[in-house]
Amino acid sequence: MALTSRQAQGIDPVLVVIPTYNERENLGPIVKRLHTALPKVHVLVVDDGSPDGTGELADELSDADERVNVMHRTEKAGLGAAYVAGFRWALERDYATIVEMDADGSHGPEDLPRMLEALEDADLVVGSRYVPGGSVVNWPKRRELLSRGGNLYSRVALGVKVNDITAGFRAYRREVLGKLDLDAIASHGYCFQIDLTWRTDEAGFEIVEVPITFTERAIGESKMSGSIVREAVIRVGSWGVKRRWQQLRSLVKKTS
Ligand SMILES: Nc1nc2c(ncn2[C@@H]2O[C@H](COP(=O)(O)OP(=O)(O)OP(=O)(O)O)[C@@H](O)[C@H]2O)c(=O)[nH]1
Ligand SMILES: [Mg+2]
Repeated sequence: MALTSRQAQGIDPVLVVIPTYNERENLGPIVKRLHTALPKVHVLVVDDGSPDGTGELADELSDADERVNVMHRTEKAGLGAAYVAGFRWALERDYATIVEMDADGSHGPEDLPRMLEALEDADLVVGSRYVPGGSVVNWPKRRELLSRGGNLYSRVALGVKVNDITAGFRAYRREVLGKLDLDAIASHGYCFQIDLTWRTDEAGFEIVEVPITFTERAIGESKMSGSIVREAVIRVGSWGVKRRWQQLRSLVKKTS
């Protein structure tokens, strides 16, 4: 059977970017689980000067294992900025696939092989809690409502047909990140995930959702905050208005 152009391009080598802020106890186990599931993948830990010594631990892991790399940043500047820095690092090298994964154990590396398989026929694979087969373990009802509400709001505002638009476990083909204007991305919290999803969609790339099991962190503190939620509500609302306005204008143009 003939290969599609995507399949011909292949998905190797793979880089998994893990942003960290105070994840000293989580980092070692998650990297170990990742390499058990996928021995060949490389890792880039992007640490924002964690006071608990996560950065030093990442250096130790990197000294002991050439698949592990570390980027040290000087101050806590949010998840979005850490990922953008990690993406640039990956694009300067020859990685064909760039994965986003949390350090806190919420994203199971054991789900990643299935996600990468799906990337053979897609440009972005989203590890999704909200498609059949996906689930959330150990979340308080309030937290789940916030997440589901955020997803519904974003879907309606932006018209993007992704069920888990805030998901942070993803695999991108390098072509996607190479095409998006990373300089224009100023979102900090989980709004960053929404931001990238709709830019990917707007650019015409193929997005596929693969069910995952999301498990609430067992160790360490969540960085979720009121300001992160406010950022998402305001930004997504304004992108929605812009997008709807453009849709209306092109409809008027077509019919006139
Ligand atoms: N480098 C860097 N990493 C961050 C920053 N904020 C969060 N992270 C990391 O991003 C990942 C997700 O952060 P969490 O605190 O788990 O936030 P969350 O998953 O949105 O919230 P919960 O669902 O409550 O866990 C973790 O690996 C964090 O250590 C930051 O400002 N800089
Ligand atoms: Mg988390």
